[in-house]
Amino acid sequence: VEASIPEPQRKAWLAHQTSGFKDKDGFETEVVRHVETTLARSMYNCDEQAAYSACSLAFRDRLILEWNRTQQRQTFADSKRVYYLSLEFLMGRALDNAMLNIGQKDVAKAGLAELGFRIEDVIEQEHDAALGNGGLGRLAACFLDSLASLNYSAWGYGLRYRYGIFKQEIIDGYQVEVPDYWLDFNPWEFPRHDVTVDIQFYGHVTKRTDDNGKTIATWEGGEIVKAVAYDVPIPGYATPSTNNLRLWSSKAASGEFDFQKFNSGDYENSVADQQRAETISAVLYPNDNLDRGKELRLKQQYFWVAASLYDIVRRFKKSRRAWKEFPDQVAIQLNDTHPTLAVVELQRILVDLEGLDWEEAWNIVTNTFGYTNHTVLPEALEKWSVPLFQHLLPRHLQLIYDINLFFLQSVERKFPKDREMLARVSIIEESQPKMVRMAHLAIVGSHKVNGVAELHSDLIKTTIFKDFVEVFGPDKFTNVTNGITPRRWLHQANPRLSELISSKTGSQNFLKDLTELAKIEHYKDDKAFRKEWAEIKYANKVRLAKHIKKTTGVDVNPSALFDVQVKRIHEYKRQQMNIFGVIHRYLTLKSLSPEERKKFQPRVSIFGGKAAPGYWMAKQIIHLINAVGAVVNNDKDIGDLLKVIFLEDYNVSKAEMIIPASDLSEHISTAGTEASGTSNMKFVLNGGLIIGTCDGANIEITREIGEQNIFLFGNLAEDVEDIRHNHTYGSYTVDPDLVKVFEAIEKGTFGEPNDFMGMISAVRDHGDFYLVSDDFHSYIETQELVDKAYRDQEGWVTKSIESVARMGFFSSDRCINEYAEGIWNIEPLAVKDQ
Ligand code: GPK
Repeated sequence: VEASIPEPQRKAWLAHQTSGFKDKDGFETEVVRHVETTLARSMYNCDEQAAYSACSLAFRDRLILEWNRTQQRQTFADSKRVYYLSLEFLMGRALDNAMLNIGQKDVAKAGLAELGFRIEDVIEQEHDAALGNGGLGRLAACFLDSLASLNYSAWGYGLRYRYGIFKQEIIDGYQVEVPDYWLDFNPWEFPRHDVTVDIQFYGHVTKRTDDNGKTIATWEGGEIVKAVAYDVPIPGYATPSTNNLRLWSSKAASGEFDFQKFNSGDYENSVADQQRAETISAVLYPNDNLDRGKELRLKQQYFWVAASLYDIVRRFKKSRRAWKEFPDQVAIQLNDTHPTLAVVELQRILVDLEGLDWEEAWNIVTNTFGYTNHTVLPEALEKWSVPLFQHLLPRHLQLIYDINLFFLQSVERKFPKDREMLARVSIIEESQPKMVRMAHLAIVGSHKVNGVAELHSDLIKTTIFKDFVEVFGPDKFTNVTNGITPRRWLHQANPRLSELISSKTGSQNFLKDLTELAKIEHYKDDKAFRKEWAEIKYANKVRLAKHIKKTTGVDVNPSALFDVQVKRIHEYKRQQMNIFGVIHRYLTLKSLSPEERKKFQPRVSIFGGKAAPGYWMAKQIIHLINAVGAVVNNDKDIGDLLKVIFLEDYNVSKAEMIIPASDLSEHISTAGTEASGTSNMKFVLNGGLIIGTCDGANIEITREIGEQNIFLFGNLAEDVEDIRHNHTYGSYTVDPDLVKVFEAIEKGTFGEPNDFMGMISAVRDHGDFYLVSDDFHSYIETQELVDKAYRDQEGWVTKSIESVARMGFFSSDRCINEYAEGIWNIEPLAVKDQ
């Protein structure tokens, strides 16, 4: 690298090559320089916002040097790269993470203190980068952290939404959505106005035959939109490796600004064209586990996929290798089916633009892609109507038909005369209108398909993708259980716990190898250790109690059991069962004498999470939680025995405060519906216990930490289908305790009963699809076991320590290593320490 720097620039370059601050003075100098020059402000009126900006710019400068070196190192090594394609990257805040990963938070803390700032207040100034909905988007963010920390050559590719997930306000107990305009000042991105790709939409296809009798298809006409790259540096933890997340932003192509219109005075329309182009990357679709089939969403998908593939292919071509080596140089992971068009686009590039034979091209394609499935819920499986495809991407539709034809021919050879099988596995659903099944396309176009927890990976093989196991054999389908980054979810979110752990493990190495947590189990009977352990949890609860007071006005007692359910609001996640359980608890308390009440374990039930704006039932659930809170929290008979809190606008940065403060968290989805869950891992890693169903990763968590350390309840996945069948075709009665809950609601205990009838009749009159009534008794009983266990504080602390000690498996580092070995066939790049 150094040798390639031209002599005149060499001296200046060498002087520039230091990627850390020498000491706090060095850091302060940089902060002051940024305040006074970059921000053009004076230190006399430097407020916390300016301090945040300058501090971020100072760290960004350091990051960018390592980012450059990492990219050069990867280019020179000329080894295989992995590309993680995700429509969502739920990154949260960057500054704290950058300081910790670089290892200079102490320096910054001291420097900021000298300048008159508390580092916590400065960190708080940052707006979350919320380019995702929930678990799927946050998983992508954890993966980026692990890929960089483990020194893999990896890029993330996504969309640079102008508006991330909406901000949630609770007004009179109802969710109100407010747009999240987050780009006002974002020091963490670098616009690359020189890295652009023209993306085509609409138009038509012409075919001609060349001299060799080969058919050449050309996609012509339509409109062009420009994709502009914005790069976000991703620092690894305790390594100089800094990877790149490239986000595409849409812009009118230069030729598109219609000067004809402009000159003829039709200025407004020429501006409208411009805005239409920019609309593509304007908003994140706010649905979680739901596909709505909107045209603009398909445009987003193709825009992002086409720009990313152009970029990837351009990089490959620089290596001047033969096409057949493409899969040795490139692995592309499809985060759910959202980027599945990449399969078709790569085939189009190879066949239409590069002139490869179909077979050779298809071999390259299938060896390049891997597909991760994140849900079995039918309403979440993406389908696009054929007429929409025909209109927007006519050449891609033809290619899909060809891919499907060759695929079905191969199926027919294996299962002659099985028409039903052909219809079931076809990429095209023969409905009215016909639909393209994206999951089928993703399976056919990939060499590996994985689920995200053991149960889920088994389920996809036995239910939604059963036929494909017969067609391709079982080895194509595999499991990679999800993980979380311990850097953000322990070290950053819970610094005191991280500190205590490192004092016992002897170093911070557990943050790089989470299995080292096992060492703390030796201290589980150590008095001082246990005391410190309990004090840390208490302090975290005090901090959350302050936040609750500030944002809701409600006083909660930090000594009460904090029972937390924070995640997207969804019927399958069953927040309705939780709030029905809370009502049951309230009715029980009301029925007791003041003396009997005193024996009760005080609890704070804490909820948080966004409902998709169009999800009526989810919004009703939020409303009921708030309505119950309004009654319970003001009932003099109840006092501190029960409080019900809904925390507004749950997001990544709030999660970092809430998770370390929980005693118990709820992961209570109907068995077989939650693919994995990842917050379950975060809560346990922070010393909280779980009440949960035998679903997703709860099962593997139980296996690791031991049955005595988790509160499992409810029906099993294998029984759900029969129970549902019985609801529909047999008869069922609602659990008697739940009937009493319904009666209380219908009496108007929590306000206008009609506001909540949807939730009640879903259980009572519409087949109780999510088995709320079937699991209710078991849930209530298990909650009583929780109360009892919590009253034994010493026993509880033992459970907490044992659980944390046994969580090593759930690091996203382990998870990424499994992808690297089993799917991507890629090894880390050696990095010499500076
Ligand atoms: C799954 F299908 C989807 C989706 O649209 N959004 C989403 O966040 C989640 N997911 C699953 O619901 C979780 O169980 C899982 O842990 C997470 O993806 C990551 O795999």
